[in-house]
Amino acid sequence: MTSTAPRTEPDCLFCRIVAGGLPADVVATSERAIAFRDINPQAPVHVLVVPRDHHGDIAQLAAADPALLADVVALADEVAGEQADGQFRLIFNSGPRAGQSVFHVHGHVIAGAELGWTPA
Ligand code: IU
Repeated sequence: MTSTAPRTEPDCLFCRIVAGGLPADVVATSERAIAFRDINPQAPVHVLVVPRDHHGDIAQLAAADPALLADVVALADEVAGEQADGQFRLIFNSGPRAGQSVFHVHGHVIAGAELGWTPA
């Protein structure tokens, strides 16, 4: 568990998942991040890695708390090792035109298959 309460935003769905107020299929946790299965999986392994603190997107997170971004990446690596063969793609959609629909930063861990390129 976190030693201090996470920074939260009212009406943020992922803040509610972090707080346990909304159900999610949690597959891994660390002190400052959690990982849960995407409800609409696009690959055999499709897990979201989410910092417990609220930040809007990856650039905001990197600027405000780069160590926390490193924690999120480390949790993604752990998930890929546990759920697949350790190889993974990590996608951060940033902004609506890039496909971001939830404005609490999250990385999509995509793994468990031979991945084609490119997504666009
Ligand atoms: P995006 O990069 O912001 O588009 O990703 C949001 C993802 O969150 C998307 O893949 C949804 O399927 C997923 N998701 C979820 O797993 N659980 C939820 O309660 C909600 C969205 I809302």
